[in-house]
Amino acid sequence: MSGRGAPELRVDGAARLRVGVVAARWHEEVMTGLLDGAQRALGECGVDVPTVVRVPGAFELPVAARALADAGYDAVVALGVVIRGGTPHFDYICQAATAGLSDVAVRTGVPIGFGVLTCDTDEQAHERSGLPGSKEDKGHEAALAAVATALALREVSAS
Ligand code: DLZ
Repeated sequence: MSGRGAPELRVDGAARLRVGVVAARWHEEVMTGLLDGAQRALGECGVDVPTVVRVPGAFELPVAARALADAGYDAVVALGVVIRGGTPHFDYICQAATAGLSDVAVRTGVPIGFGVLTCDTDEQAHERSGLPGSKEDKGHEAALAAVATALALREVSAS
């Protein structure tokens, strides 16, 4: 997928939102970039210091996201890095994380920013990590998407 066509998101009025971050631990260096990007984005929106829940791998992200949604958070940012290996394991983990996070969001009504990198190589993951020298900052993008969606849903509730 190319990053062409990405919107510039408006995130006014986010200061009172409670936002939680769920973050896997695999590929820790890239995860550091994703986490930094998400936290920077939330700070720029005026969101209070977010709760960060670390889980072992991307497979565990949906259940942690569900716990934050059930605990009353207004939005969740999910961060992970899955890199293709030589077996079909990659597909199963990506599918479980993607479908699981989407299911949690739709069932609970709590938006989840999707910041899970699914890459063929370490280089592709680094390029999207927000680390120095990278081209994209997917943690930042996912956090803004979660906040912008929470604000959009708030407008729907108020209408
Ligand atoms: C097992 C596994 C493998 C092979 N690769 C990754 C990966 O690239 N990224 C990731 O976040 N997690 C990986 N895991 C771990 C699974 O997500 C999960 O944590 C374990 O299967 C234990 O349930």
